[in-house]
Amino acid sequence: MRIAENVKEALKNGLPIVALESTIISHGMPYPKNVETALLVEEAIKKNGAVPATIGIIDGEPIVGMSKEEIEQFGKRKGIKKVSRRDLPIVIAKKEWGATTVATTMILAKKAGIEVFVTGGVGGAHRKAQQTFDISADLEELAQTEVTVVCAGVKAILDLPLTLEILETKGVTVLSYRSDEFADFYTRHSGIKMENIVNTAEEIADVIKAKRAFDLKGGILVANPIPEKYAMDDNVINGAIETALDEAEKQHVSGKDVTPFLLKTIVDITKGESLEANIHLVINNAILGAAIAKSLAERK
Ligand code: PSU
Ligand code: MN
Repeated sequence: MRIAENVKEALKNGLPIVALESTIISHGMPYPKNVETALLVEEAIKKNGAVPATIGIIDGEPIVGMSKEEIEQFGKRKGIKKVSRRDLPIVIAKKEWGATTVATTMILAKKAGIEVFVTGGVGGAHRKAQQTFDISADLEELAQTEVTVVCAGVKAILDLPLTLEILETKGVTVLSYRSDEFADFYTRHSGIKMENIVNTAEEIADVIKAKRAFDLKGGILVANPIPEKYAMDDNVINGAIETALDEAEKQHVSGKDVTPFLLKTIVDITKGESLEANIHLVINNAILGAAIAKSLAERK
């Protein structure tokens, strides 16, 4: 594993660090917006006092803290594999390029000693998961890996209540940031009431500390709703999601292609509006993630 010099330095000095994933770059957004967003997110983290560490796999070597040039490559290059936990040893052994999902980014962040990770949305239980068993490995990872993941909730392409049930079963601590409703990515309200509401980064850091002090296995999921001014119209986004789901069924899209296919189709249907929402919500998460990492670092 290669850890960038500035990240190594920050680790040594106990400075706040925020991990970032690369599947959102290679499979989650089109070029060049993907690269622009990845760099904007890194900037937002720096501006808010933390060190960003974008994670990916280059020629079989896991990289923690990719350079600008490497991020650019992840945005452009064709055929980069989407790598979840099961794929990690294969990509390393074959010396391939791999984009890390939430699950693999958590694994590598923890290995490097990074406690906070910012993304857009995490994977979850797909609609009809009762029949298809299509449940993201991200949920298993949250159950077993000690990293806090800041996201904008779970996308409405998924079955939200089922996803929350699975997270509960697996003992994943879920916190809702300044909202009594579970965030559903493109909008602020899924209609699902949340019990555990937090209002500051310090409160989140307190929960992380308590979970670690008690040696409770697994991650913490922070749901941070998209800012009101960037949130999409319920009817527009729900219509686009329904159409995209129908299209996926018609084209028999399955396995790990489902999430990238749905994201891309929704961007096409909304003529880029969903992409703009996506970009803003990740930046919003970066600001909160940096604040959590700072609060944790101050206690050390
Ligand atoms: N949600 C997004 N953008 C993304 C993803 C999810 O808004 O790019 C990616 C993340 O990397 C996540 C993965 O870990 O999709 C989940 O894929 P799957 O459903 O195949 O587990
Ligand atoms: Mn899946």
